[in-house]
Amino acid sequence: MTSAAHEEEGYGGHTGRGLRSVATLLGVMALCLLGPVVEGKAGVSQTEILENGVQRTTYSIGPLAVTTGQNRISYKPITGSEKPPVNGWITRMVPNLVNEDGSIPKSSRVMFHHGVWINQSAPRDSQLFFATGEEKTNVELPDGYGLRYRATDNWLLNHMIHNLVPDPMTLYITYTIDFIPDTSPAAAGIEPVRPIWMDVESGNYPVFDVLRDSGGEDGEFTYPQDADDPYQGGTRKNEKLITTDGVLLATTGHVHTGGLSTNLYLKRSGAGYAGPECPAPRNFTEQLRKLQARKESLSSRLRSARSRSGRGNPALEGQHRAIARSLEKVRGMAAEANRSYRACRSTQPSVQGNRVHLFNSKARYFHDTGPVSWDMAMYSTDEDWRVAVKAGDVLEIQTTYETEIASWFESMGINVIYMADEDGGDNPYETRVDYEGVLNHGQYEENSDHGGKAPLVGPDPRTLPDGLLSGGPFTIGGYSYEAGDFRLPGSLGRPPVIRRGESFTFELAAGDASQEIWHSVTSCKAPCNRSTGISYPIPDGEFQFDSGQLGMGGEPTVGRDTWSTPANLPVGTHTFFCRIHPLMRGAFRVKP
Ligand SMILES: [Cu+2]
Repeated sequence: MTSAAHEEEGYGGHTGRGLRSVATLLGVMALCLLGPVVEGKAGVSQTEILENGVQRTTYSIGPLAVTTGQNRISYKPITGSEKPPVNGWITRMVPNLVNEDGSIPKSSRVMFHHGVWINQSAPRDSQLFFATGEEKTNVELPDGYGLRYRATDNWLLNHMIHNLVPDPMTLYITYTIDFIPDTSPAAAGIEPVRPIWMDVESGNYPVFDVLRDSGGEDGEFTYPQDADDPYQGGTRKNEKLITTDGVLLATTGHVHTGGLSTNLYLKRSGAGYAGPECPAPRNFTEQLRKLQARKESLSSRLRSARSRSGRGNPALEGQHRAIARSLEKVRGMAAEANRSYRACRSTQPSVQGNRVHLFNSKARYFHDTGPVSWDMAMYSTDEDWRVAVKAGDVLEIQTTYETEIASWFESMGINVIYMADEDGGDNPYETRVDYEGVLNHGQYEENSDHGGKAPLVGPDPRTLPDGLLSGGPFTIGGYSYEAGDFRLPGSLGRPPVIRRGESFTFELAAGDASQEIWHSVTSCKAPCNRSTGISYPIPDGEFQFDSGQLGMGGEPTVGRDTWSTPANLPVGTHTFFCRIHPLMRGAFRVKP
């Protein structure tokens, strides 16, 4: 790939974290015009030299042969020119998924489901040092901190590229890093950080399902808090013991579509609220009421004096002015008391027992379709977030999903937290640390393809005549459902019919299984025939069902290649789609 074109075109919309990156960006642009440029090798972009000798380089991992319709978890060693050649410090990482020509494919065609950068040379509990999902989260460490990098480190990439369409592709995973080589004077003062992987689940594919309407009145489901025995009485996977004193420096959450936030907490044995006490503000209500009444009485005496004599009454007018001034003054005092009370309250840490809230990483969905697509970014901690922790503390993560719109299958909740083994930081029981933070990045052009519009992919299947009187088994293959794929012409597209109490059975075609093309049968709201995009269709069928990813390929498949509908399907025409290849649509019908 031509690296220069890649650097410029590939990162046009990816300018880093929030407002403070604007200043950095302007600085970088100025340096681009004036500063030296180091020629890159194959697979490496040009290096820009930023302030203080920081080198910004885009590395490309690949080529990756992305097969037709794949949704596969793969491992790839990151070697040679795919990573820096010399020892140093990484201070920022920006991931992407690009075509051979450096352009960024539309998320409606292929998605960077996740990428986890693993340093196999690091201690076991800090090997996973950078992670990103479809939302393409960036990491930017606060000034003065860096991830230690040794050229001899063995790096491995765990990646999952989700190809939503039948077309095979050749893609590259790229990551742009800010790097301070050991030879730079700036390297001398860098404080090393290490990653702490926080996850509500565990393993290579740490997922759970969020079912529609499972969240109760508030329409939200928090995992694991709201789940019924999520860990089967075993280890609480969402907790991690901190083994050394230190300072937490930076974190960003990761959720899947439907996800609203992750939340981080700390528990310390014997600790409790130690923040500012905020006594209730002095109550001026009675004083104000009396002054107001006195003012009104003077007003009315003034009015009657005027109407009696037709003249003013200087003495009364003087009293009235004085009362009005007092009233203003006391109103000001009341407002000030409320203001300072609110100011005090806003600095109080949120503590319940010995559990203190550290950060809420919110998801911001950019499109008016709401929390249903990857057109989103997460909030990251502010640059000055510093949480002092002690050996023996326990970190905890929770994640919250919406439950009113759809079911969200194979959901995640993850935070990578960066920690330094140093003194300092805020005691979170004393000082509030859970401020809003900064949005990790803006809207990306590749997520503009929302779908849900014209042209329709087929007729409204509810209007079609009955198809086969059969519950199958039907074979799913070639990106089509054998029966009831309403994109097919004539009788082929008609919904198959069963009687109430019977089931439809689907099986994965052997040819698809052998190519690791995994499909699902997932209900979507009828007519489910609008254009395919990152917001359409979604698992929002009136009657909910989902087969999981049919296949025997290990994670993310469900370990079987057949599935039957629940026997309690209500009478009517049910529409469904494939969660892996949302262009696939079908319908079946249940009769009394
Ligand atoms: Cu499929």
